[in-house]
Amino acid sequence: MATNRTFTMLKPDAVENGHMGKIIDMIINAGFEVKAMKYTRLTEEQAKEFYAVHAERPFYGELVEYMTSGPIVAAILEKDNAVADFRALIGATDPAEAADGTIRKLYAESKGRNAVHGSDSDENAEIEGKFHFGENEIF
Ligand code: DAT
Ligand code: MG
Repeated sequence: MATNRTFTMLKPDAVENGHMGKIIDMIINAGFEVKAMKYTRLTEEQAKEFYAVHAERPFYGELVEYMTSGPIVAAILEKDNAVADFRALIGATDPAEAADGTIRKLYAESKGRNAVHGSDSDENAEIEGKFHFGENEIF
């Protein structure tokens, strides 16, 4: 299992608010190499499946609606310790709790509209990378 790759999405608020370039710049400056990247839009079915683990949570409907509300950027990133280092770069789920200098602190609108996704484990990075890019040579 890869320990040096993670998966990210720049979410609809980040794209809509014009933060796409600045966020990608931060990711590259933090030492991540972009292995795959695409500008796309999730269907309702895809968003429901991607966030299926949260299906019973009260915010699930809102989350699916938001994640399908506009285009996103999906990417596979490579770096030593990718999953943990990327979670540190993006900061806490709620931007009000995110450390200074993190992507969510700088660019997220709220806990729900929080600019960027980062996989939470090597296993999920692989599942999520394959979800968006199909069978590939990276994972
Ligand atoms: P993370 O994206 O930091 O891994 P998560 O996996 O707990 O956080 O939740 C997935 C997404 O769901 C999160 O990025 C935003 C949304 N979300 C989580 N908790 C929420 C809440 N209490 N209210 C609204 N949206 C929430
Ligand atoms: Mg998560």
